[in-house]
Parts: sequence; structure tokens; C-alpha cells
Amino acid sequence: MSTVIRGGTIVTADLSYKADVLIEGGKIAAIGEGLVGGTTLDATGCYVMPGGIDPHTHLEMPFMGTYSADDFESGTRAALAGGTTMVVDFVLPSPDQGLLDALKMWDNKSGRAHCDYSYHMAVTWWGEQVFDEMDEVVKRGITSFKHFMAYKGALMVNDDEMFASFRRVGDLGGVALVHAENGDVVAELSARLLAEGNTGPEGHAYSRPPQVEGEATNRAIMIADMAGVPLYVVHTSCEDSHEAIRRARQQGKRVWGEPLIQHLVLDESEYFNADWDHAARRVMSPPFRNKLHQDSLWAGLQSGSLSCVATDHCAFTTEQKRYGVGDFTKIPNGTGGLEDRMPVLWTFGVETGRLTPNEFVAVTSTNIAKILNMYPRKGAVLIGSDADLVVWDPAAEKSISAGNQQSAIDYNVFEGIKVKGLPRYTLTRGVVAVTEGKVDSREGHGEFVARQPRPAVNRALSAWKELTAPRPIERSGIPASGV
Ligand code: DUC
Ligand code: ZN
Ligand code: ZN
Ligand code: ZN
Repeated sequence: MSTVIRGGTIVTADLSYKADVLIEGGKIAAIGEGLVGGTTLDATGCYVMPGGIDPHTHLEMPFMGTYSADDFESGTRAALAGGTTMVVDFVLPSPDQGLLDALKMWDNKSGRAHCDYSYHMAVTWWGEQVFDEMDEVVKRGITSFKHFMAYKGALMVNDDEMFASFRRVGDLGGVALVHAENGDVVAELSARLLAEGNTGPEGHAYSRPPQVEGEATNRAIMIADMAGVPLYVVHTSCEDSHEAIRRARQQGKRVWGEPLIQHLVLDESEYFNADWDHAARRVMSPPFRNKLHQDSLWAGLQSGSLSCVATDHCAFTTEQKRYGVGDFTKIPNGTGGLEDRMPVLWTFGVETGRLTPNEFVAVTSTNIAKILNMYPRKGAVLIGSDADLVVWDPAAEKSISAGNQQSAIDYNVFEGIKVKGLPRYTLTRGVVAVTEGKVDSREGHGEFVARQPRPAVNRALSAWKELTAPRPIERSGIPASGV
């Protein structure tokens, strides 16, 4: 069974050109004019792009006393509805759990996925078992390791643990990821705010100012440099963090930043809404920022100092959010976005002229495929690539509403936003999963994508290179010990 996508304009991170795409056996078999196949999909007036890759999701994750509400079934269905054909989810060992044991838990959940997926492994504690198991984790195709610098007393790792883990990741040819917020300062500010009677959701934003993110990002970059490991900074939300990433990249370090679609479009005024539910539904870490920080993030995408747009999809129902009535530190952190990332970025990025369609493809798909070493199987429109494709209709419009979303939760943080630019078709490995908003995908169709490690490629500072090869100095005489 073959399929031809006919009459569209192929848009990749590099090129835009008119051609048909022939798909056979789930892969792209030919690209050219006048192709024929068993089934024909009309792409007239549309762009044919690599399906989106969301590098940052938390599906059915145990967190803050509950589980995130979207699982691999509803989450990946939402992804496909919005033109995203792959997610990378975080395996999160509890602080007394081995990595392989946690991986088994995730494997039991991910079998329900509608689209392909991969994992990052979180390092939530440090010890010999973690060190040993990291090797096996890499052998199973998971080469990226996430470290929380926040969530003190729960997921947070200290600098000594992070340095040890970063070195191990570098030796294994992987990439280190960080959630960069200074967890000690957040804990201190939170306690003070609560003591002063600031218990509402706005306290969450006050407890995590941009400085806690900027400080942690700088620290992570320096530690990664000393460890000789490439570093990917998740949910870069502010200029303070972006500035550190820009500077590191200019110095030749392999450091990447990932803004979220929420931070690009929604701002901190959401937390001052008089409706408690409204504000609490938007509590996530880092919190939404002001317009100046948003401008910085857009500029980063335009200039290339920021690389990938993600969602950090970690959805909780209103009922779950209400665990934090009377204490903002108990509001489960997280928002949704899997279904909305592509249309919202197209609307606020491409439609406004901030991004070209090619840049859109780069930041939603191709860049992360390269960083995570799965290009050109993913993130490309090339012969032999997986036929994870979106036929994108730039004229299609809708109003975002929880009433017709795939996500399991009862609201949408983008409610009421009018988007222009939507999938006409979404294909996962050649199978049409979405047609003009109608989802017809198969639970369990998704496959795990294993990734290969590569030798550490971070550029350490030249001074450090000397320090990494210490040798004893020959001296003419050594004074007697003073002891
Ligand atoms: N931030 C969130 O808002 N949710 C999940 C984890 C995180 O870092
Ligand atoms: Zn995080
Ligand atoms: Zn509201
Ligand atoms: Zn996250």
C-alpha cells in the first residue's frame, strides 16, 4: 500500500519547493513531480513538513502527590491532532528507585502511544547504582539525562551530584539536560511568602523570579563545561537564562535552549486574575514572565541562540490544581499544550513574520532531531526518512477551546485564542491519523525510537583542557613536612 501526497510545497529546515511525496512501508520512497500511488492526499495550497517533535512531555507522571492527567494515549492523540508526530517523555525515578526499574514502569505506560516516542532519563539522586545503570540506559537507546536543580527535598540534585552525573553522561556520549532554577532560593522565598500570608497562585510566580533561573543556568553551563558534556537547558523562560545560553554558545560551547510555547505567548498577568482557578491552572515552573522576556525568547528563535520550542506538557485537572488552595506550593506544577504548540507557534511566529516557515520547521522538529541524534530518520523530508509528516494548511482557522480538545483535562490555557494554520493531514509512519481536525489514529501504533550515543562534543575552555590532564611537577627538592 502506497500513498502520494500531491500538489503541495515541501518545507524543510533548509528548503521550500513544489513536489509530491511517495510513501511506501511507512517511509518516504520518492520525492518529485507527478508521482502516483495507491492513495492520494491532496496538498494543494498546503505545506508538506516534517511532523512536529515535542522534546519535553510528562505523560502520566507521578508528581506532587498525584499523576499528570494526560497519559500516553490521550497525550499522543492530542499531539497528532496538532501536527506533532513524536514526543520525548521523561522517565522519572523516585528518589529511592533505580533507573532500570523506572524505565520498566514507563515501558508499561507507553505501549498505548498513538505516535512514536522516545525518552529522556531523569537523574533524581546519585549513587553507585545510578552510575552503573546509566550505561545500560544508553544501550537501550536513551542518551539524554535530565537533572532538576529545583524541587528541593524531592527531585533536586546538588552540584556535587550534578557534576558527577554530567561527567558520566559525557563519558557515555550523551547529552545532559537541566531544569535550571535555584531550588534553595525557591524554597526560601516560598516559605517567606507563605509566612507573610501570600498563599494564592501568584505566590508561585513571586517565589521563582527570573534570577533563580539565570543563576542556575549559568551554574549548569559552567559545570557542564568542566565535565565536558553538551548541555540542553529545558524550558528557557527569561532573558536571564537566555543571556547565559547566548554567551556560552558564542564561546563555542555546545549549549542549547528550549523555550516553551506557553512562555512565548502567555504572560505573568495570568497569575493576577481574580479567579483562583484561572491563575492556578497556569501554575508551572518556571512561571510565565513579562513581555520583555517574551521578546527575548522570540529574538532567540530568530537569531538561532534558542533552538527548540517544546510544551513541557504536564496537564492537571482543575480538581487536581485545587490541592493547592491555601498553599500555592501544593498546586501541581504544569500546563498542557501538546495539541496547540504547532498552530499557536505558526500563528504568533510565522503569521506575524517573526519566523519563516523553514525556521518554524527547524524549531519544531529538525533541530531537536539533530540534537538527540535521530536525524534524518525524524525531522526530515528525505528519501528513507520515516513518513512522519504534516500537510499544513496555512489558511485553516479555529478558536482553541477545551470543548473540542483531545487532552483529558477540563480547560485549556490557550482558551479563546484564534489560530490560523492547522494540519489538513497528519501522518505517523505513513498512516493518516488526522484529517482536517478529525482524529482517526490507533492506540498502540507508536513505537519507541532508540538513539545512539556519540562521543562527547562539548568544547571545554582551553584552560580547563590543561587541568583535565594533570601531571606531577618534577621539583628539585620537597621541604620536610611541618607535621
Ligand atoms: N515544571 C512543571 O511545570 N511541571 C513539570 C515539571 C516541571 O519542571
Ligand atoms: Zn522542568
Ligand atoms: Zn478564567
Ligand atoms: Zn518538564
